Amino acid sequence: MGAMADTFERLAERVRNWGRWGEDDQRGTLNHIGPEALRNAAATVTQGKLFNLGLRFDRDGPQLNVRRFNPKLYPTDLGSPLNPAKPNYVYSDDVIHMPLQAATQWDALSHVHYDGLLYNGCKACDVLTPKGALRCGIEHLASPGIMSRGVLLDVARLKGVDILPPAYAVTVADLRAAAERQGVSLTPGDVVLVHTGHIRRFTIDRDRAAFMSAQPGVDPECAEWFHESRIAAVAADNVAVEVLPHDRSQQEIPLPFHMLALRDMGCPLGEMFDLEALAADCAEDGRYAFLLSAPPLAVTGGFGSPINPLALK
Ligand code: UVW
Repeated sequence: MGAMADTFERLAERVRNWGRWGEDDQRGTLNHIGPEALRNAAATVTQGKLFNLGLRFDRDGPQLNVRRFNPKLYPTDLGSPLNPAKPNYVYSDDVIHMPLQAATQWDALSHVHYDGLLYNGCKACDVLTPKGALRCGIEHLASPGIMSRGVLLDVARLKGVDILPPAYAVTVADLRAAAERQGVSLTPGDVVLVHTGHIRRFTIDRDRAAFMSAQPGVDPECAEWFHESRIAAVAADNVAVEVLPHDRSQQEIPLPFHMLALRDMGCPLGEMFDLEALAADCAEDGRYAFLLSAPPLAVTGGFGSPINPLALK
C-alpha cells in the first residue's frame, strides 16, 4: 500500500459516519441540521441582501462537451393557442437535455464509492441500476431540502489573490486561518462555502479548458476537520470542491476527498458555486455567515442535481 492509500484508509476510518443516524439513513451529515441550526441560520439575516450563487444553465455553460455537455433547451410549443377559438391566448413550453452535473450542482451520496460500498455500507451492486440509485439518490437530500447557516471561508483573500494557483491544495491550516481572520467559527449544521476564486476562469476569462483542468481545492485532510466540526455540507467555486492536480492519472486514490466526504462521511458536495459577489460583500461588511438556501431537485435516483443557491444576509 502506498503512503497516500495508507493515510486515506486511516482518514476514512476516522470520518466514517455509517450507522450514526441509523442503518437506513440516506441523508448523512444533513442530519446535523436541526432546529437550533435553522434558528441560528435565520438569525444571521439582518440586512436584507440577497446573493445568487448559481451559474446559468445554457449552451454557453462551463462544460467542454467531452464527458459532460452543456444544457440544450428545445421549445416544444412557441405561442401555441390554448383554445383554437381564442387564438390571442397562447402558451409556450420546453424540454431540456442536460447532465444533472452540467453546472452548479449538489453531488448525491451515491455519486461516488469505492470497494463496492456506498455511504452507510450500501452494496453498490444492489444500488446502482440503469434507473439510477436505488439508495442514497439525490431525492433524499431534497426533503426537507438543504437550508442552513452558510459560512464563507475566503482562502483566496487570505492569500491576497483573486484566484488561488491551479492545483493549490487548501489545508486545514488555511481554513482555520481564514475563519480566524474573518472572526467566524463553525457550528454544527453549517454549510461551508470555500472561496478559491477559480470560477473566474470561466465567468471572467471564459477559459473552459483552464476551468476544467488542474484547480485549487480542498486537500483530503480537510475531511477530518469538517467531520469534527459537524458541518452539514461543503461547497466551493471550483469543479470538484477538492484540489485537482495537473496529472490526475498519477493519483493513487482518484478523487480522494469525494470518497471520504460522500462515501464515508455522507457529506453532500456542492460544485461550481459562484461566490464572487458574496465574497466581495463579506469582505466589505465583515460578515461571513448568512442564511443559505440550496435545495436540490427531487430527481428520484439521481446522482446529483442542478441548483440555484441563494445566500441571504
Ligand atoms: C466527477 O468528476 C466524477 O465528479 P464531480 O463532478 O463531482 O467532481
